[in-house]
Amino acid sequence: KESRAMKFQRQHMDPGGPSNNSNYCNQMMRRRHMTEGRCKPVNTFIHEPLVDVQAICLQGNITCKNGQPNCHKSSSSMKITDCRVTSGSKYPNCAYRTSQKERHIIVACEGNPYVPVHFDASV
Ligand code: PAX
Repeated sequence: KESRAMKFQRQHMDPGGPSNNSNYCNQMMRRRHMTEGRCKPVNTFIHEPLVDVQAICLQGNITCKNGQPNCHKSSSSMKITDCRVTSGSKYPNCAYRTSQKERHIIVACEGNPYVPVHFDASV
C-alpha cells in the first residue's frame, strides 16, 4: 500500500520541473492520478530536491490550518507550481490553470523518520 510519505511525493514532488508550459497542470494532475473519481481542486507541485523538502520538517514549527501542531515552514522560498481547477472544468475532463511561483511553503510532517505527509499552504 502507498504510505502517506509516498503519497506526498506522488502528489507534490516534481524536482525536475518547472516546465513553463501552460498545459503542465493538465498533464501532471492526470499523470499523478489526481483526476480519478473527482478533479482534485487545488494542488501544488514543488520543484526542489527531495532532500531539501524533507529538511523542512526540521525548520520552523507552526500550527497547521486544521489546528494540529505538526506544520513546518521552509526557511527559504521554493520554486512551486500551483494547479487550480478551472470554473468550467467538468469531471472526467479535469482542466487546470497553471501558475508558477516562488514562495515559502508549509508542510505537515509525521512519523519516524519525520517526513512531509501534507501540503498546508504557501506564503
Ligand atoms: P491531505 O489529504 O490533506 O493530507 P494533500 O496535502 O495532498 O492531502 P490520509 O491518510 O491520506 O487521509 N496529515 C495532515 N493533514 C492536515 N493537517 C495536518 N496537520 C496533518 N498531519 C497529517 C495527506 C495526509 O496527511 C495527513 C492527513 O490526515 C492525510 O492522511 O488541502 C486540501 C488538499 O489540497 C492541497 C493540500 C491537500 O492535499 P486543505 O485545503 O484541506 O488544506 N493543497 C492545498 C495544495 O496542494 N496546495 C495549496 O496551496 C493548498 C491550499
